[in-house]
Amino acid sequence: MTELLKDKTILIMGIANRWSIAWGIAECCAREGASLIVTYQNERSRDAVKQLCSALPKAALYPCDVSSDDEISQLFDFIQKDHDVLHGVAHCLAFAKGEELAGNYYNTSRDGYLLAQNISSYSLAAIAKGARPLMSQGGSILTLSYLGGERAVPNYNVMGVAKAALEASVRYLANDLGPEGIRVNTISAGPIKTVSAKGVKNFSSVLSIYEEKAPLRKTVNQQDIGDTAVFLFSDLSRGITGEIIHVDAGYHIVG
Ligand code: NAD
Ligand code: IMJ
Repeated sequence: MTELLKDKTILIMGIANRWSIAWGIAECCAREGASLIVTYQNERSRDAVKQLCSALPKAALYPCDVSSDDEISQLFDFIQKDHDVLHGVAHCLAFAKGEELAGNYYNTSRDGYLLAQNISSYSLAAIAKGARPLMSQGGSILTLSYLGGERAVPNYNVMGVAKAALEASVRYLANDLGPEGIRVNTISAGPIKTVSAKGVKNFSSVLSIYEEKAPLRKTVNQQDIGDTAVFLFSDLSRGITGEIIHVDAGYHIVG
């Protein structure tokens, strides 16, 4: 074991089950010796997340639905009380109305637009604000994006607009928090079969296109994202902030 994250405490948000990208990040961070703090969205996801985390040597569990200011502030109160210092945060969550992830973007409703922005983009700023006082030794915050935030990808629609806002938030947060030694970056992941990709129209053909066209002629998986997260949490990435790192087998460069 290289122990790249020895003595670091990292908050992981967005584990729902063993296919979640956040779970891949948790496993890779645990392998590198990090202590983990894990959140679950609600009672429905608690048992599954608890069961998964029982496999990790050092993991504390707290609830946090990011649509609630109270739950976010309670989370950081718990962390302050139980852990004192935080070195990293992985924000791995998004939500939009299922029916708005198909067809034409112009059919997006006002409340669907606001919901997608609230959960998928605003939450990063709220989490960064909560984490800031605990990152007294400096820190690294990362979030997950997708190419649909930069290009018009069929069906991604309102989520694409939320990811564009998320990526802009990363730049503003990086500029705000840089003077305090806190870095903020995005991993733009290629398509991965998770619950959030379930029901996406033609998802297997999206995967096949990556296998055919991406420079590396393959798709990426949760461990590929997890190992990049380890790099971003570690001191090896000390000169990087406000960046979008594409972990997509190079797909974004072709066309
Ligand atoms: P997932 O369904 O496993 O994870 C999504 C998570 O969001 C779940 O854990 C869910 O509980 C959480 N969530 C939703 N609403 C929430 C709320 N109100 N409060 C707290 N948590 C909430 O799917 P995933 O693919 O692992 O998605 C994780 C991230 O990766 C998302 O930001 C997604 O946009 C991004 N991403 C996914 C892919 C892909 O192809 N799967 C590609 C690029 C980026
Ligand atoms: C999602 C929709 C449309 C096209 C898509 C995706 N492609 C990919 C995704 C091509 C790769 C997955 N992705 C990158 C996401 O960010 C998914 C977010 C998401 C998924 C759902 C499905 C169930 C639901 N709401 C959702 N909200 C966000 O009800």
